Amino acid sequence: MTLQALLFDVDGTLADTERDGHRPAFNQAFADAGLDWHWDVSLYGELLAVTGGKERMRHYVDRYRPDYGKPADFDGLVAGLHQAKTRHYTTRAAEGGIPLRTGVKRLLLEARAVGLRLAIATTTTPENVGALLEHSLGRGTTDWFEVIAAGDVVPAKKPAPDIYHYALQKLGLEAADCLAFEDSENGLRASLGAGLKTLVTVNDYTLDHDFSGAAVVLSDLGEPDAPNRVIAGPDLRRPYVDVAYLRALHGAAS
Ligand code: XBP
Ligand code: MG
Repeated sequence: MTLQALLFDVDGTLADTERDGHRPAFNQAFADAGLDWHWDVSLYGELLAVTGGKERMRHYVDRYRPDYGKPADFDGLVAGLHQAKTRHYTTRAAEGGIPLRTGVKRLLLEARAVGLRLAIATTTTPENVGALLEHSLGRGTTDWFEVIAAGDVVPAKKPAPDIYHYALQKLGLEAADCLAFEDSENGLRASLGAGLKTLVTVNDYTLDHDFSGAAVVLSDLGEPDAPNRVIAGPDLRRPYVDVAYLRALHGAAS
């Protein structure tokens, strides 16, 4: 049981993509299509209970818009809206509008330098992952990740563990040799369901989530000059997450 790989969630973990990335992209797609759907910051927080953009749109209509008469080809409408939303999101990412969270780049650089393997396990669409990495982490950085498990490659999205099982299988590793990084309850249920020790960094949308089972819950990954806070779990007495921290966390009894 040596730490060999790190598996990262994307939305909310690598970057605060939801409020200022996905949400406005959905709204732009709705406006383009002449729909009177609008997701404000607070409503979007509720909608995040459902993962996956297409699934979230269907949930919104079923739950919040009983007044809306679905067209015969509702699935086609949702698919078209989702493609438009992806275009808006990737444009926003390319304009540099979605910065990485504190400590993410530093930790990825160090992990690479010491030979830890990297992977992504996300609910979002693959194009979105590429756009975020290339424009926020740097050109060519998509290649830093040996496996990018994203979107519809598995039928059941988080909180189902399928995307993590898929990523582990592609890496050819056991869960015990890896650590996962998540920001949400749905994400944590998915990683724990695949047997992965999981480090959680919270954000405004996920502060109140139930993170029982997490190896540790932190405010963020921290930086040498911007220490993080331990919200739950062991205090390893280090002001920021580095590879030594991860090895200690991974080796600690659950
Ligand atoms: C985040 C999500 C996604 C995005 C939208 O999942 O729930 O649904 O909000 O993505 P994760 P798409 O944190 O696991 O990455 O519109 O591309 O589906
Ligand atoms: Mg997330």
